[in-house]
Amino acid sequence: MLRQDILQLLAACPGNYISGEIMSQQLNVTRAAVWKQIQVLKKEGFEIVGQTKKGYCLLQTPFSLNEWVLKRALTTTSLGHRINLEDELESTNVRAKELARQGSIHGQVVLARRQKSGRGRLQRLWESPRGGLWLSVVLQPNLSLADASKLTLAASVAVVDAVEELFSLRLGIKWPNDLMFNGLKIAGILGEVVGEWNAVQTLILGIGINANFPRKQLSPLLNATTLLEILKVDVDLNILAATILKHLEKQVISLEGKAFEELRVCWLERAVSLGEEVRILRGEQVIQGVFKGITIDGALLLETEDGEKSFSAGEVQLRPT
Ligand code: BT5
Repeated sequence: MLRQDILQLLAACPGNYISGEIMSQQLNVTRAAVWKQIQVLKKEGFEIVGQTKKGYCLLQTPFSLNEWVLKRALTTTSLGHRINLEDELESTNVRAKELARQGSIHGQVVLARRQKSGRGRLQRLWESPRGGLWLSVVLQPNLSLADASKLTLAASVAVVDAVEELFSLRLGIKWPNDLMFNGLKIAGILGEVVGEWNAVQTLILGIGINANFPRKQLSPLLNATTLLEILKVDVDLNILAATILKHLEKQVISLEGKAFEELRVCWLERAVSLGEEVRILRGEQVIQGVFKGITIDGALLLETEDGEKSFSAGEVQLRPT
């Protein structure tokens, strides 16, 4: 595509000017055609300056999601090598599930700049305004169904590590997979198995991060924050997505190598409320105890008056006291 060829030329010498004449010769199109594509790129958020004598210079790629920028930022070998980016979707997990049923491959990534009907666990609503990172990955790992839940633990660790690498910001994981900053939720993870696991072995891992929008765009009832609120600047969502995929790929490979205990330890190092008195809600029932850790399958271990008990993520909710 001409637009991408122009980008390739501009990106090859960042900060330097390339004349429209040279570009049109190299790409075998008119200078007017080059100019037209430059205008489209500017609309997409590429900061390009043009000077009559010197030509065009790429100063900055967009921070909003852009397939070309994301692909350039990817360092993975399998995750993200097929990308489906839409301006708006009901839910990236729903789209990823459709693609998985049509036979999409391991590592396919679905992104939307906005979700109209983002989902949390148990069909809860996930608010997804423009500026967030709403991403789903199709995974067909070499793991059994019994080990599938470990991938959501792995995803939490991957998000914490990516955010720390990029912004020196340490998030905490609230069991089972909420990502928190100062007691406020900044990201969530939703893992869903598609079809018969043993036949197709497909898991959709949805990751939602409140990034480049102010807290006030979310319902006031939520206990939430955003990266913009904390860092006071917009972040490059393409770099964020690529860095998460890099850490996630590392975690998936290590799980395939049966490094379950390593993952459990990594998860605990990033956990919040560990060793603290917490409450567990099971329907109407409230159980109190000390949060001792998690099992290898991610079940929560609680030291109660009646001894140590374990709870799976599906049956209970954790509430710090
Ligand atoms: C989650 O569920 O935390 C999983 C969220 C996963 C979202 C991603 S976005 C990409 C992909 N596509 C999807 O459709 N989903 C995934 P859960 O633990 O059930 O938490 C849901 C609860 O979090 C809601 O009931 C609200 O209380 C709260 N919540 C909703 N939107 C939020 C937001 N943007 N930030 C913080 N909290 C929110």
